[in-house]
Amino acid sequence: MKITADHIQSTNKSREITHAREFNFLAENLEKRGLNIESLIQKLQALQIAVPSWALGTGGTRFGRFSGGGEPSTLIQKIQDVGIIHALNRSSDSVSLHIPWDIPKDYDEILQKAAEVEIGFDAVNSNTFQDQADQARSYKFGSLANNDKAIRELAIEHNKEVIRIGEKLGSKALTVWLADGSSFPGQHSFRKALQNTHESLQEIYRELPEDWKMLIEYKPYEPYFYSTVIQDWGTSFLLANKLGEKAYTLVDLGHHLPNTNIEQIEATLMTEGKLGGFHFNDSKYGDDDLTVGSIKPYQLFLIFNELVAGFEETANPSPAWMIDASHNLKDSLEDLLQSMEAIKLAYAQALIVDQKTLHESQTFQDVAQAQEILQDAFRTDLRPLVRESIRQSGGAISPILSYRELKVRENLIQKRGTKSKASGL
Ligand SMILES: [Mn+2]
Repeated sequence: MKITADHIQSTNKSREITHAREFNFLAENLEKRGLNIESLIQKLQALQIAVPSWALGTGGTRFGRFSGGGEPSTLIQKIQDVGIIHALNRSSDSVSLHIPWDIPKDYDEILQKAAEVEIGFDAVNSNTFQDQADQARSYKFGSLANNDKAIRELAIEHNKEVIRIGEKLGSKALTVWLADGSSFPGQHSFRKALQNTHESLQEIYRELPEDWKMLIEYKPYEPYFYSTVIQDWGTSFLLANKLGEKAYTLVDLGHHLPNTNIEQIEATLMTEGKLGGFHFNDSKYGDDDLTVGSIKPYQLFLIFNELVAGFEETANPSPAWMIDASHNLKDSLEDLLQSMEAIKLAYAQALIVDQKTLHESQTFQDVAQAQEILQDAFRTDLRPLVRESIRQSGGAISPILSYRELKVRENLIQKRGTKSKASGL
C-alpha cells in the first residue's frame, strides 16, 4: 500500500479547523515569548529519525512472540512500510538495515523502491550476537572479543561485509553493538576480552570509507548476565578515542542501569565531540524496548534539552538518530508513529527552553528559577506545533488517526495475510 497526497488530504480535512484554532492560539503565546514560529517549524521538520528494518514486524521476548498479521516478509515490503510511516509523518526518511537479516538481493531494485517512497539508508548494523545457519564457527563465547582468533576473524569479516553492503546503498555509518561478555565470574579475562575487542575493531576501522563513521554501542548486561565487554559509555568512549576520529559512541536509552543520568552522559560526550548516534526507546526496569516517551517523557525532554544546548555550544557533529524498540503488544507501525511523535514533542519542548535565562540562573545559582524554566517548557502543550510542522511538510495532522482511517493494517493483512513473518528476533 502506498499513501498518496490525496489520502493525506482526505483524512486531514475533518481536523483542519480544530487544528488551526489550536495552533494559532499556541503560536500567539509562543510569539509573545519572543520565539520565532517559522524557525521552530523548520527545525522540527529537519529532524528525521531512521526506522530499523527489524522494527516493522512484531517484536518478541525470549518467552514468546505474538504475531500481528500483515507483517513485511521481504526487504521490499519493509521499505514500503517505512514509506507508509514517512508519508504520514514526514519524519522518518530512512531505514537502518540489519545484516544478515536484510541483505538486499537486487541492489538496483531496492534503491529504486526506496526512492519511490523517498526513503534513504541510514547506519548499517552488524550482528555477531547469534549464529547463522551456514556459519563455520560459533559466537557462543563471543565474537570480536573471543579468545579464538579464527572466530574473531569471522566476526571482523562479517563487519567488513556489512560496510560493503552499506556502501552500495549510500549508508554512511556502521553500528557495532557487541553482545560479547560473560555470564559467570572467571569465565573470561576482562583485560584480554577488551584487548581483543580493541584489536578487532581496529581491523574493521581500517576498512571504513573516508566519509563513514563507526558507532560503538554499549550495554551493561544481556545477553550475558555477569559482564559485558563494552558495558558503559566510558568503555565505548575509550575505544572510540583509541580508534580515531571516525569512531563515536552511540547512546541507546535502554542500555543503562536504572536511574542513570543519561542526559549528563550525552553532555559529556558532546563536549568531547564523540556523540555519534542515538537509539530511542523507553524503559521501566531494564532494556524494555518500550515506546519512546511512554514511561519517562520528562527524561526524554531533558535529553533533548542537552542536545539542543550541545548543538549550539559544541562542535559535536549531528548524530545518527534511530528508533530501537520492540513492539510486542501494539501494531508496530502505530507504535513507530507514537515514538516519532514523542521524539518531536520532546525536541519542540527543548527548543522553547529559555537558554539565556537558564544560563543566568546557573550564573547566579538561582536553583528554583532554573527548575521553573525547564518545567515551564516541558509543561507547555506543543502538540499543535508538532502537528503543524508535519502538516506543512505534507503529512497528516494526526498520523495515527489517518493510519486508522485509511485502514492501513487491514490493507496489509489483505495483501500479505495473517501468517507473514518479518525477519529478526
Ligand atoms: Mn540499540
